Amino acid sequence: PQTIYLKDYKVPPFLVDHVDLRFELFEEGARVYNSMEIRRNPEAEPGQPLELDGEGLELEGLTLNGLPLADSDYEVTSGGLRIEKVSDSFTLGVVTWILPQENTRLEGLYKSSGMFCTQCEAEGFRWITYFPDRPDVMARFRTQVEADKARYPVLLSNGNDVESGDLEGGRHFVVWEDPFPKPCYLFALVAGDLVEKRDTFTTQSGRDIDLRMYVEPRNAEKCDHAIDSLKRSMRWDEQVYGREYDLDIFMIVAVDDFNMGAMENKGLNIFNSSCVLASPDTATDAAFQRIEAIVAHEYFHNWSGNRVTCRDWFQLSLKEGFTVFRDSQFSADMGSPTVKRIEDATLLRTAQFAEDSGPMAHPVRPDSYIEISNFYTLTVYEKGAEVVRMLHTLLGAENFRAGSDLYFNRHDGQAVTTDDFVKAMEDASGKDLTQFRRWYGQAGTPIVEVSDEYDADAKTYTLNVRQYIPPTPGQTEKLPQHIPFSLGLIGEHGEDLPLKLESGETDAPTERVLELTEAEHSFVFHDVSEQPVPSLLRGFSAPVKVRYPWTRDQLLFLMGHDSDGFNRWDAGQRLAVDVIQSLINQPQELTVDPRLVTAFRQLLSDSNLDQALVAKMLQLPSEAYLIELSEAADVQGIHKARTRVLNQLALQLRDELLACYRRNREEGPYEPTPEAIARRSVRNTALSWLMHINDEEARLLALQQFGQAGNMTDQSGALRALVNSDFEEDRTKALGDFYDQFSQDPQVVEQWFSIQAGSPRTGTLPAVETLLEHDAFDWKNPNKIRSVIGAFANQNLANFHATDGSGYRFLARHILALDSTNPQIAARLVAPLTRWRNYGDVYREGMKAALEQIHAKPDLSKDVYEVVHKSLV
Ligand code: BAL
Ligand code: ZN
Repeated sequence: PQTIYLKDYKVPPFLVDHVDLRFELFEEGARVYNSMEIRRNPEAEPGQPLELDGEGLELEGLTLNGLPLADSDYEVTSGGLRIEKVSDSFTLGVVTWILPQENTRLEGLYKSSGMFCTQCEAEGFRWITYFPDRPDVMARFRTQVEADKARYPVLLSNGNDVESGDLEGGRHFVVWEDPFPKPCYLFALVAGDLVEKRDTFTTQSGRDIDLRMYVEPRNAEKCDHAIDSLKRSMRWDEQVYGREYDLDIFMIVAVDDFNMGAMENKGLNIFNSSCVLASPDTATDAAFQRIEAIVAHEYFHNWSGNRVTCRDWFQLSLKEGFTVFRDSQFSADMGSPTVKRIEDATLLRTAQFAEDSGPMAHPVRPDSYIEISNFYTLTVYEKGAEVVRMLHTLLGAENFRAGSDLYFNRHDGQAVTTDDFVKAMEDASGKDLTQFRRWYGQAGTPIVEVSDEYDADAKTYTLNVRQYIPPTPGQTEKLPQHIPFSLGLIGEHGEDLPLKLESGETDAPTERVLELTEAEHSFVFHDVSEQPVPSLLRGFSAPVKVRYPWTRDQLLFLMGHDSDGFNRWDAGQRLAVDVIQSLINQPQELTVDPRLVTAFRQLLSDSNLDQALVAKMLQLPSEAYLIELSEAADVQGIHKARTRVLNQLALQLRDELLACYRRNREEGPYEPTPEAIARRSVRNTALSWLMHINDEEARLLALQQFGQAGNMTDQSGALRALVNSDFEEDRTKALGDFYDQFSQDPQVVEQWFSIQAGSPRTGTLPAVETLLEHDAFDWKNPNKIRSVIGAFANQNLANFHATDGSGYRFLARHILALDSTNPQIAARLVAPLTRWRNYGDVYREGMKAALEQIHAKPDLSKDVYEVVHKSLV
């Protein structure tokens, strides 16, 4: 397969001003009439032939300015259509026949539970018709959709519906016009028998926007949360970014079969059902929060992505990094900012840092790719968002807003680069961001090593800071990054000390953002009357790893006193990591450091503490994070050590856990507020710990909670606790009852699958194989694949990494099968194998052998090939 390089970018030879599409949808296929007004790009090299992208299309007709083209005038190539001689401006007509019913890739136009829908980002439009399928070709679209009226009463596309009517043979049509030029990746079409939920939103300038949500009739009661989230997002984007919605209609559609979470098509957002449908009795708190965030994310794309889009796919983070930053700001404003920061940092440190140190490591703006779908990564999304967040920190909120205003005004209607984004921030703020731009080009996680000296006589405290980035594939030499490094110094009574960078400085702040730009820096703080404990990288001010030799006592002190909530949590995590690591492969007699027990006792017992933070602090570092921290991970050792810590904590804190559980009992109707979510999280954690030690009283509480829960968070929390316990009979009965209760609800069945596949207790390979045979399992549905195979390989680490290699062989077998039906999903599933070099000897060979087995498939998709090949070289 061919590698595509950023350095080879050339402007498009032809531009498309207008596209007229007509879709005839039938049960056996679809016919697409495409008429494009095309002209030569004056900025491109003259005399080039016209080349359009196309895959899997049956060409039925081709006209130039209305006249049929002779066979000798064009050539159908493996990836498209080529016409050697065209004039400077012309109309090209293309008729294609496609098979949505047989489209299991879920790219382009396909069918999902009886409805037609599309997914065109990144390169799906070429599966619909011949077109310059690249984001820097922006056209106005007019789309006519025709289908059987009884089967598909709802026909949707982008923009405004301008015409509709009946046709012969029980068919009908609707015409949609999108006034905004857009790249074809933002095109969308939906046809189905859907119910419509309506609402309205009045913009800040007084325009009424029609909000419409379309779902299958069985989901009619699961729309309120998404619509409320949408309205909150629309208001927030006006208030925080001054961005108003631009069309008269905004539509959301839920579909069951979807590769991604959702898609920001202009005016017609299409969502994976699991990321948009919710009711208290079927969706957990986590789902409610995820839906709010994704609805916001897709809505925010209307400006950061649609009005201003990417020049090429190397610039993907231009829209994704910025939009993830925007949705994380929004979620922080809607809930607890500290908790949101902890969640974002946890994802980054566990999964993105792993990506950064693996064979697929790439910069936020990649230099090359074989298959762009493989670059919808945590690096492009989450690290990209951290980069934007650092700009916000370095510039301050006001300058950042001025920068974003300038960016939107300067580039409205254009397809631009990450560099254009930084330039707007630079121009608006006057801050030199030359060095900062390295964040877009250098891969890998910077490591920041800190040492300190306290001089009691001079009353100075010196911090020595050194930064470096380990080599990544294709990048051996790295330059220092521009890092905003937020910190505080804490005195012996737990108070924040003034940070004086000059002696005698008055009104010195107690928190500063130091700007690291060199490989090494020393910062001297003056008038420091006592040896402080440093609180470093407050609020996780940069996506880096901080190394400082904190003692366990210092970490306990920070846990109790740091005024920065994030660092309080972080101190607890570091302490727990240290305790767990010290027990790996150690004799059974060795007990858990009593200081950790005391710290957790305090968390469980002190109801004056911020319970949202407590809920997070009670979570032990995950196995995945402990693996990421290891050089040659011993998965079984980590699993046993972590389990041992959990057992000992639960045994020693039994009474506190029971009291905490009772204190946080659910009262009143379900509400997804931060306080209520924290209460449910704390109580379900307490329950799971007690069930871990097979406590009889907890068993009765779990059964009671399972039977009487008024919401899915509590019901599935109890189910999970039972499934993970040794109470065999209860587990089996609860699983059966739960399935009977929800067998008609695919989203809940997915939870039922993933609780089992992700459980170290039952999730052994034969049990997982059985789930794949279940009637509700469907190989064509990505959510089902993720909820069984994905949950097993990513969450059930002790079983996936069984030392006999059975987990790896299982995964390889299914990746090979899926490669032929849905390459995007197959490629995603390779991820748990890619970092084989970071595992201990007993794991490495099996992981590598599985990759080699996949690599050997003769007609491997380029999606899977890229990930597997890069993992093996
Ligand atoms: N653009 C793909 C889905 C998303 O990031 O919103
Ligand atoms: Zn996005």
